[in-house]
Amino acid sequence: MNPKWYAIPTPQEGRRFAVGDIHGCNLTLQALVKEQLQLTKQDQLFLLGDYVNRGPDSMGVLQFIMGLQAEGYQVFALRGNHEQMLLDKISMRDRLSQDTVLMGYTSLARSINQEQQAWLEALPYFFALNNFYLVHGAIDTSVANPLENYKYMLWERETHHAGEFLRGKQLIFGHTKYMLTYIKRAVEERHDCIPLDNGCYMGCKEYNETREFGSLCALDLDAWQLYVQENVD
Ligand SMILES: [Mn+2]
Repeated sequence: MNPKWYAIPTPQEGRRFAVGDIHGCNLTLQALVKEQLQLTKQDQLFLLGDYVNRGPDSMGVLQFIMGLQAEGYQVFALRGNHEQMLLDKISMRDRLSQDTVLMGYTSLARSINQEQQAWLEALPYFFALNNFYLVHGAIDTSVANPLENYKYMLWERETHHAGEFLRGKQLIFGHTKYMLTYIKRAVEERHDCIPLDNGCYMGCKEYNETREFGSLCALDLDAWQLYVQENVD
């Protein structure tokens, strides 16, 4: 069973958080989850995809997320385009020779174990909650069945005519970096489409960007509170 998307019931008690693109910033993710959110097993944590690449510790991020799930935390992880690219690399892994010039995250692809590979392969594209849709990129509203255009969900950046499609729900998405000022405004004004990717990796030491970009954002979907974790990687 490899669900493309599924509906998730609202918990009886506990909070619901959505978290934007993490991109290898494991210390930042842990600071957000443990110190700011103080996640409990009653809470639901929704991750919008792009756990790997760009930042310093992609493997650490995967291990942390899978570890939370193994401990019984309710962590729901979407597939991002970077997980898709990693899976594509993994499928090529055995065909690469030792002396092949390794590009980008190929070394990560080489170190992914079977359990991690199965976890990546099972990542869904989309979550439907009672009053939210969650997606990594965007939804293709131009086709008869928008919820079946999975490639669009991974790669595209704009959901056109969102209001007509959403019918009172809100869309929470990542993938495209938005300035912190804009994210705060979208939350405050309760826009139809709320971006949560603040380009977290740009806050790493090597990028040194900490004003409008470079934080990891989480939104409490019920209290409607935005949490902004500065990058500590
Ligand atoms: Mn992305």
